[in-house]
Amino acid sequence: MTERTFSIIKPDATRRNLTGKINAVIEDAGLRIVGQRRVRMSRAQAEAFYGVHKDKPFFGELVDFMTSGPVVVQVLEGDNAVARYREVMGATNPANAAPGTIRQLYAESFTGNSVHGSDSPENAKIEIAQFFTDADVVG
Ligand code: FUP
Repeated sequence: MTERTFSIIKPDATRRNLTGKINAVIEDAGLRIVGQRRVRMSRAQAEAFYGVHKDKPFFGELVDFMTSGPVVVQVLEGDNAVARYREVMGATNPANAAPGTIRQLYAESFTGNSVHGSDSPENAKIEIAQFFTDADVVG
């Protein structure tokens, strides 16, 4: 089933000029980049985006990191895009990421793990709406 997921190329990756290399892994996996924009997240945006983690000990560090440099927000489209992109990204902790995954190839640390991808189709819709209007996503 064709679906959409939301992706972020995080500040550790934009800082190292890895946008193109990460996009190549995404496209080689059969996902289409149907929306893409480079933005600097505000603190309020990052706090809202990661609201589910607001009581976690790593929340402050996570928000500091996500606002430390530009990010590339993306909408990816493809067959089972949500699950497919989670596979392509690899495990959240890069130490556990499988060979060939984006995080195994490029992540610097647990926080600096290079990419975000939605964890469900419902959250994908919510996350896409935080950064894109319908007109900015061209399938
Ligand atoms: P994911 O769904 O893979 O993005 O992972 P989570 O929503 O569980 O975590 C969001 C981000 O918080 C991760 F990408 C990395 C960061 N994090 C930490 O820095 N430390 C932790 O202990 C857990 C998560």
